[in-house]
Amino acid sequence: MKHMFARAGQFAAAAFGAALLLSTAAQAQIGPAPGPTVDAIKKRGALNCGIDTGVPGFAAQDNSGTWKGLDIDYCRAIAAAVLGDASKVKFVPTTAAARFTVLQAGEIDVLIRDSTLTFSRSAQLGLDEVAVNFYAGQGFLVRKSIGVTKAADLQGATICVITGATLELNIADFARSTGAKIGTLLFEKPDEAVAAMEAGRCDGYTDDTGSLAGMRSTLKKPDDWFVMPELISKEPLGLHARSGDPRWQKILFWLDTALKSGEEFGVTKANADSMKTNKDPFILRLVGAEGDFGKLLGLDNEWALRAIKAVGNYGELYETHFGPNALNLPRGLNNLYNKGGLHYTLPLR
Ligand SMILES: N[C@@H](CCC(=O)N[C@@H](CS)C(=O)NCC(=O)O)C(=O)O
Repeated sequence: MKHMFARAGQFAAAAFGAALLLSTAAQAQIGPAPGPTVDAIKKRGALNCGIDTGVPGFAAQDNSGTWKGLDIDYCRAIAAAVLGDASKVKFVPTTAAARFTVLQAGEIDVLIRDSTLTFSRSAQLGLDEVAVNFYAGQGFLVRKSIGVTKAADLQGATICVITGATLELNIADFARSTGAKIGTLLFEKPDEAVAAMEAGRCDGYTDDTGSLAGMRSTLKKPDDWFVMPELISKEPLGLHARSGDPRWQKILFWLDTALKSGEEFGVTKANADSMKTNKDPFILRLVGAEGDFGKLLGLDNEWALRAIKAVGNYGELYETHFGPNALNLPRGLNNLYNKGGLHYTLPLR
């Protein structure tokens, strides 16, 4: 009996040792070995980035056809970090209904398209929900003349909605929990929905708060419409990747952290290079002057420096796309945690 226990003990110790060895080997691999997504991007020489078909603030083309927006700059920052060149991005516009299929099919490496991080997208669609780049909520843009001030007043009104988004389910949930049934008219693309609304086929339009401000700016008579302050859902918008490539997931996660840390520690597009001689070790690690942080991701140590130099830090991005000279959206939840917002990043150490 005693003997048996001794044998079992030996066996357990050996198994434990093997497990330890295995996990050490696995950890070593998480170091510099390139992941399949980065391999594919490098071979192709471009990042395939899934974006909106056109929503000011997040992704919209200007008169010269150049893409502009927060999501667009995230794509560029990733290209700068991975390929060393922010211009090496193929922007792939995706509709609300098609976006996740396009990602699952491998046509894009990452989806950054005002897409909400939700349980079913993670557990059912099998996607990695990597980071939140904009905290929004579902709101309503309504014709001022109908005289409503809150969502419950929309009982009996008709609202234009995009299909394939979180929006329809939120309206249904709102009806179930409050009893207020809001009529909907469905469209595939926001420009079709907005055109129908302006033509008087619906009394308003519903979408994420950030997108609503953008949409209002494109209307023929923006002053005839207003964005109701009430929100009926939480819409944490952010980066989605296909599950199965942990290296890629880490790069995206830490890239988002680097852009936000840049704001927190005052590393900007303009001063990033000069920060290489700063005395704050956190800043030195961020700009790659100390430690091997980029190499541990399978990149080089200036990955984050290049990203910030290419597009600016998170605060600069917000200012450019949503600030007073753009859509004029107060920072609110999209501020850093120490300024009343929700952006609290993990430490780079
Ligand atoms: N955040 C929501 C809704 C996002 C969404 O797709 N909104 C539509 C309605 S405006 C949109 O922005 N479409 C932009 C486009 O198709 O370019 C989601 O992830 O389902």
